[in-house]
Amino acid sequence: MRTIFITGASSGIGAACARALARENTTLILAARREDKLRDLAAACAPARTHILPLDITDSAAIHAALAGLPSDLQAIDVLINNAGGAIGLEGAAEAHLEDWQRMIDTNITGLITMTRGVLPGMKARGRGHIINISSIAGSYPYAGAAVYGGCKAFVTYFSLAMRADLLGTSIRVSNIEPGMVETDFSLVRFKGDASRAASVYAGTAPLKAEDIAECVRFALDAPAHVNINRIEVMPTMQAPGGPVVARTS
Ligand code: 8X3
Repeated sequence: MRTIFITGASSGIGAACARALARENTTLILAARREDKLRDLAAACAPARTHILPLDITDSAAIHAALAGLPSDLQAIDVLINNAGGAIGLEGAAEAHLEDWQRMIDTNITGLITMTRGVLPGMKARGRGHIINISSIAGSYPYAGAAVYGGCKAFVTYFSLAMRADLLGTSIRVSNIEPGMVETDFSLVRFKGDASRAASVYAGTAPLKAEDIAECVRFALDAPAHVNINRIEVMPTMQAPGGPVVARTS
């Protein structure tokens, strides 16, 4: 029986991972703020056993309490998928709202490291485990309006690689998944509920689907034990790195 803990499981990439990994011999711990969405997802994940965990990833005390309060047969987490995170706002650095920046740091960085630090000692004691971090191409390719979002994802990418160094000599694997444009509620959240602006991000192109990223996660997880997929960078065919930009006066 394999126990998989997914943060941000209620929608998008997290929910797609849950559906892709739902197997008879798997228990999925589904964590997110929206309990009603988790209940719907749990029903869709049969025959996997599911455990619903309403959790705000920005609340470190709640993370510690949630991990400590897991049923005893679910304490041994085999796989942690750190998916919770996202972007808020696309204003330039001089115009962005400090509270949006803080919120992104709280979710993408503090939540992720708190979850990881909560789960990793148990993995180390058991001598097995796999941490999958959902980072972003924004961590490698800067673009205007993403100074803090991209900075957070650069942290996640570095954190993943540095943990590989920390865990060298153990059987614990760490994989960093770096998606480009994926059509989820990512843009709806980034634009604070502005549905038409969010839809315009994906209009006229063919973005990735959450299921494409779940496939990457499954690939990393299903690799033989002697294989560690360090990073998977994946973009839609219709997206590419833009490179440095230049301002001209004439
Ligand atoms: C989001 C990737 O390309 O939409 O993590 O900014 S992109």
